[in-house]
Amino acid sequence: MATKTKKRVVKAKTEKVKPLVGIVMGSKSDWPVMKESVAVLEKFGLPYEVRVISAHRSPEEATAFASTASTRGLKVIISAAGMAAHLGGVLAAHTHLPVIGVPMKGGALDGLDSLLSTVQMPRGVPVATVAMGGSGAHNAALLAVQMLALADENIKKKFQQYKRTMKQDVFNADLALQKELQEG
Ligand code: AIR
Repeated sequence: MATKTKKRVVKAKTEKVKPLVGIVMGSKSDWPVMKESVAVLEKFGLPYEVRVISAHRSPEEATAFASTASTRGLKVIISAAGMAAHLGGVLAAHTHLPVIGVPMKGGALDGLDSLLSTVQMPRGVPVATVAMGGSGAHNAALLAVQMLALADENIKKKFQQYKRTMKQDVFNADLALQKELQEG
């Protein structure tokens, strides 16, 4: 009974707005880091979907997700995987949509393996690779926002405002530091 109610709520939620950004993670263990992408998209009010799909453990699903992404209305895909991270490349192989890759830290090589396997794509199939871990997850979402802003004036204005706020924060931090140094 409880499960039924839960299912109905989730369905109503996803039916409301079509996601523009698809976030795909190789494992649920990537979720604590990838929540940072979600937080950015929510801040900009952009609809998204989040899935756990593995290039190695559920390869058919990875293919299906990417090859139907455009017709389902997605405009950009964020892919996060650790270790031998082939997810971004596999998704990019099956869609014309831009794929942004976030290498996950962890494992014996602490992310160097996922960084290289995400960034070192062969000519013809790019995966726009961002930094490892949380900063990368954050920037991946910002990059998605920038891509969407190309065709949406409202998103563009929000992004420009975000840049102004960031700059002001740095000015304020510098001002506070100078004051601290003078007083100290
Ligand atoms: N992974 C999952 N399938 C293929 C790959 N490369 C990645 C996940 C995760 C790491 O392997 O993205 O970062 C470890 O996954 P798990 O499930 O063992 O914690």
